[in-house]
Amino acid sequence: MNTLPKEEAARAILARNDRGGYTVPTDRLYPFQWNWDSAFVAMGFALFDVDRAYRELERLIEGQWDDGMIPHIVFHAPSDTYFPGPDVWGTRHRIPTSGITQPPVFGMALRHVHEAALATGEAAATERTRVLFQAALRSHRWWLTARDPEGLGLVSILHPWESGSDNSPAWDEALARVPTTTTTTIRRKDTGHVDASMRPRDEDYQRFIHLVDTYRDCGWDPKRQWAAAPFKVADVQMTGILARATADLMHLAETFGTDEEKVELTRMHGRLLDGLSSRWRPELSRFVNLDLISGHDVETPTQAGFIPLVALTFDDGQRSAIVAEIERWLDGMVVGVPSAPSFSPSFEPKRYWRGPVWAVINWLISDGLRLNGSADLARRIEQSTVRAIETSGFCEYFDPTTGEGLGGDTFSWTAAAYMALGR
Ligand code: 9YW
Repeated sequence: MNTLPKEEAARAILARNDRGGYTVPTDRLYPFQWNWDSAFVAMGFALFDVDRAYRELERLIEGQWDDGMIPHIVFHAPSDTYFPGPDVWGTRHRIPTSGITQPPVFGMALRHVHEAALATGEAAATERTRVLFQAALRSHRWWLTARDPEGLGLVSILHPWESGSDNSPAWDEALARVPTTTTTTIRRKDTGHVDASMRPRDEDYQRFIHLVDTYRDCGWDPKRQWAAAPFKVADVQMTGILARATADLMHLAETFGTDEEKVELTRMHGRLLDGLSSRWRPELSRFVNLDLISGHDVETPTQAGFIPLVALTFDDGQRSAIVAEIERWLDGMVVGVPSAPSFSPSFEPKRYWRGPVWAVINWLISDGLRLNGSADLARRIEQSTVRAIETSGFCEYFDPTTGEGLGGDTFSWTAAAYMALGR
């Protein structure tokens, strides 16, 4: 295995962001454990420390709710450098957590860590995987009951933060219907850590907090939230990741599942693949979200339209169409894949999820391209990500037009992605 020029630095970031078996995304800006960050970080740890990789997932599961939801933030220890903290969420788990979730990369990470454990002969692997497999299965059941009660084969987000792509232009229309009034006083901390012009706007935060107030008033009950939600979007990025994680759980179920669980997972998988396939738009060469409040497709181009690659097997026509579309988005960029393409009116190359490149998104897209037989493009995306990190540092995200590193620095998932994509 090659050693990368910045391998030591990447490991040092993970060590520095370790708070005792879990990793914060970066110091100060994000001082708690975030759900999908930790799943990617666990896959990074699996490359050199399998025990620590399991710990990351185990600590995340300490925050899992009785109904199966894995929250987007677990507040293991207090910090006053982030808003909104536990008092705003007002949830009732024994460890304070947020009340919403994030993309379920967990199941993908679990398979990954388990396979690394088998390869290195980690003694306790079987028992640790068995426990985490059950946690993952419970969370997938939560997804399908709480977030697809109508049986569309697509899971919905009730808050942009759940998507992991907070201020994506994909939410503009749906979010504009959410009032800016809040009962919680907004005290942003993020703009004290990084440049406000690169962050979501104040108005976005008002709507984000309006949603938190609404769901807290529902007592965080999934049925009441579903009924009250002023924002409800069936998300192809979320559904793609869930479908892929379900396939990974099916694989683990061969060893860890009962016959009933195998059947259950196979049904879930089939339902998600059907739902996802229905969102392909040949005229756009990508997948599109469905706004459940308006009933309309969300055609705004964002990276999410390519994420179903991780779950679906494309025919030749679809594959060459999606590859050509990704190439078009890369055209003229120093580093891709941008979270919104430069030809889109919403493109802002430095503002968070409205154009910048995220290493973990490239991780998913290149993984999906490889699964679909497009290894050349996958390799190019991986190499340009690794180059951007080597040139600009382990930043939160990158300006696609210049390669400049932006947002928080010494970022955990960027360090994990560097190690994974560089190999
Ligand atoms: C927030 C931690 C998180 C990521 C999200 C990203 C951002 C901000 O940071 O969220 O306040 O939750 O959008 O994907 O998990 O890195």
